[in-house]
Amino acid sequence: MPRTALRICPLCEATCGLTLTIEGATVTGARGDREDVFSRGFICPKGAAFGGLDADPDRLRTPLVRRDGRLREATWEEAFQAVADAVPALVRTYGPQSVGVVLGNPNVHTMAGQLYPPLLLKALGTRNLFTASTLDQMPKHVSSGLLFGDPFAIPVPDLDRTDFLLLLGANPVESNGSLCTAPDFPGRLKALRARGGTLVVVDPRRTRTAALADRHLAPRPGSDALLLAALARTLLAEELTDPGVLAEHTRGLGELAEALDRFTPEAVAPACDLTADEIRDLARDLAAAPTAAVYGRIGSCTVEHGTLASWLVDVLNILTGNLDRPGGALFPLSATDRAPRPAGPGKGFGLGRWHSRVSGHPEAKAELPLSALAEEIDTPGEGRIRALVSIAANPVLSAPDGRRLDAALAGLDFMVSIDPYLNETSRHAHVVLPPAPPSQSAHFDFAFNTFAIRNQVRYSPPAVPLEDGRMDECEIHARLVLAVSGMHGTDPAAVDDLAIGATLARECADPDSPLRGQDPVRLAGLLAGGSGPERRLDLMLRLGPYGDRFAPAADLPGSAATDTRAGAPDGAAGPDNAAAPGGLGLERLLAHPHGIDLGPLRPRLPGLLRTRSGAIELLPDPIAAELPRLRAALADRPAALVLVGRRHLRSNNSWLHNVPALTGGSNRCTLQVHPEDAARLGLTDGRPARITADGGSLEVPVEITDAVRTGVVSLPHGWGHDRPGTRLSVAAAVPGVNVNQLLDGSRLDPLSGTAVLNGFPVELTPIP
Ligand SMILES: Nc1nc2c(c(=O)[nH]1)N[C@H]1C(S)=C(S)[C@@H](COP(=O)(O)OP(=O)(O)OC[C@H]3O[C@@H](n4cnc5c(=O)[nH]c(N)nc54)[C@H](O)[C@@H]3O)O[C@H]1N2
Ligand SMILES: Nc1nc2c(c(=O)[nH]1)N[C@H]1C(S)=C(S)[C@@H](COP(=O)(O)OP(=O)(O)OC[C@H]3O[C@@H](n4cnc5c(=O)[nH]c(N)nc54)[C@H](O)[C@@H]3O)O[C@H]1N2
Ligand code: SF4
Ligand SMILES: [Mo]
Repeated sequence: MPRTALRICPLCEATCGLTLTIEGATVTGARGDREDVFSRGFICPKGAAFGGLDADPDRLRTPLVRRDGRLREATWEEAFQAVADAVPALVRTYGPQSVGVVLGNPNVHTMAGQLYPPLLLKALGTRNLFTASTLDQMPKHVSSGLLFGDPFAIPVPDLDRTDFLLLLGANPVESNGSLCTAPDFPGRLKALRARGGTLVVVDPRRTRTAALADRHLAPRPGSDALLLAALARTLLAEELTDPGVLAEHTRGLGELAEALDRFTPEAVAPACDLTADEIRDLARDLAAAPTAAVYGRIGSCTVEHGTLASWLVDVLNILTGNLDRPGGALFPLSATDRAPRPAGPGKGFGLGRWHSRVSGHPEAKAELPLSALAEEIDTPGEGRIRALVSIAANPVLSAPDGRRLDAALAGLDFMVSIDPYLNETSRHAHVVLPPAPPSQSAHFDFAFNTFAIRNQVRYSPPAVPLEDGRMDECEIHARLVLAVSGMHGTDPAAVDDLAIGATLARECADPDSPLRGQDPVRLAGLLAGGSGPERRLDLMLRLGPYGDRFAPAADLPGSAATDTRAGAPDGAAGPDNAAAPGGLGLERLLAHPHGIDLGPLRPRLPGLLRTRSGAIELLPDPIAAELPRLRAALADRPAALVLVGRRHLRSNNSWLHNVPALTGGSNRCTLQVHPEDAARLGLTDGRPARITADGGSLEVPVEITDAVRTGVVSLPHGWGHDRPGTRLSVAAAVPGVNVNQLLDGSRLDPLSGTAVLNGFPVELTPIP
């Protein structure tokens, strides 16, 4: 008899609740969980393909260890022994900086990826950390760090209540949203329009999201910062600003007008390829809307002035008084966030506290640009990276100049990968540690709950028991931490116990903590959960803003929505900082398998500010110092042809091309070209063309379509599955080409170290 089990989908940021059908130990179906408190039954084709992905025969079943140059199946003991033999010895000889760590995107979709990498980095003591963030949202972290003092204080558009949404460089109808966790984003956009609201989309392509909009502006790629600066300048010049209560928490309002003075609509219009009137009208409409939210994503981040654009998004939200108010852009308060603390000055956000060895790139949020990984490996000298820990990452395809990185990885003394697939990157590892498939793993969204448009909390225990010979990814991480620390052989539970002990000791010694003066050992004994990671989750929930703070157990009520301490305001003193009977913990969460709704987003200012001044820093120094470069861009002669990416609904970066149900149809690696450009360049639909840029050239089939604007071509990323030594039988049959081979890694947004993946110049010639 088939049975069902609930599982939050790990395949994108929407975090939909799925109901899996399970026969034996196999997932045979997936549908949306209609009782999920957040996603209410929504599912997309990727979620529906959960079973196919879970049971992909190409998934590795056992660890692989390199012997005599070849990767061979090995036992877990042999695999961790190989790590223990290699890494501590390299650290002893060459120092901690000789080990690099790469963390890829799925780490934000697994419990292991959130709970253990901080412990791994601490154990290694290396500053050579590279993550997918510098191919993605690092500009937003930097702008939030500078504005609010906390790089994770990222406001999200209040989709369900706003009257006006200005969306730049995002295509949530296909990506399902990013830094804005909202199951059924498309439905929510339609609902916005149905209730009389306005959707404006800024994108050089007429995307499926743009097709839903009231107004679609298709500017030249890379010009968002100029457009946004002109919008802000217009609000200031026409006295349309109305920051309201924000004014008393904001510094730099006076200086902003002068800093932006040069960015008149007339001045930026040629660079954006919009008219000055289009820009002025948009500014006026934004100001006139009762509530509005400005939201920018990939297309405004992975560009030349990504940090400035990310900053200006929030400048507009502040100038219009929409930051931190319902209907505007609000800060979520997740159940595993630290409980709100009193308002006041904080430590601020530092940039460039250290620099990369070869090119001297400044760190941002303790990370170095992933674009610089290859040179850090292949450039000789002291401090060179000789060993690499790669977790859920495929930078050979996802980062610039995969060919150079490919060669660099091949030259490493040692590499260990935690990855379910033998792919373009993991094929270079000396040890591959494959996690159990998602059906056998527990799930909690530590990351995405902090970007969710509604406060809620959900947990999925494993839907299927761990198969013989498999290892849970949390245990893999814990054993890896031990192996690199010279403690191979120790019980992995010790890693979780140490983490729990450290947190409790700190809380019990903190005079502002609800746990002050209590016995950490006794409290550790009270934690619920059948595994180390569950106990750590319980601890975070109990200490969090809705937590029970170890109050004596209360009866589990039938419905939690009403009596959980939803949205305790930041900075609240007194009883809010005390034990809270009926508050959240793991047991309570387990009793609500469809999740617990914690209510709509609420204002959180000034409590969440952590700048040194304790105020919003509207014009922080690093931003002011960067503005001259944006001014200079006004005089640039735009390139004749630039490239942008695109995402397909049934794809996910580099690793979903191996699931047959998700391949084919329009999910293809083609170069989209506007008919006028195609005619000018002599290109034919379906025929190959040669595309060339800084980093190299590719042959790619042309798809002629007016969905891209003139002067812009579009090629998706995550393709190029034609390297030897991988085990991706479905993907290898239709490999596509790697767009990132067009880049040499030198184009970066300077403040954040984020690669310029959109809006770089290319040349195109037909292949006869
Ligand atoms: N040109 C261009 N390049 C881009 C982008 C773009 O828009 N244009 N987008 C960028 C963005 S936003 C991102 S986030 C990056 C993504 O780039 P990466 O961070 O490299 O992520 P993926 O390509 O998704 O590769 C994920 C890896 O994780 C493995 N994996 C899958 N599930 C699990 C799991 O549960 N556990 C573990 N341990 N491993 C798992 C997969 O097999 C794969 O090897 O790409 C970036 N690259
Ligand atoms: N189906 C699917 N879903 C995904 C992913 C996937 O690969 N496939 N990846 C996931 C990941 S890791 C992420 S980070 C998110 C990203 O989610 P989104 O940010 O929604 O990313 P995209 O769908 O790439 O949309 C970016 C849009 O920016 C446009 N653009 C390019 N350059 C510019 C520019 O200079 N200015 C403006 N205004 N627009 C520009 C592009 O045409 C594109 O339509 O999606 C996630 N969800
Ligand atoms: S929208 Fe995202 S989370 Fe929801 S089912 Fe699709 S892939 Fe999964
Ligand atoms: Mo991403």
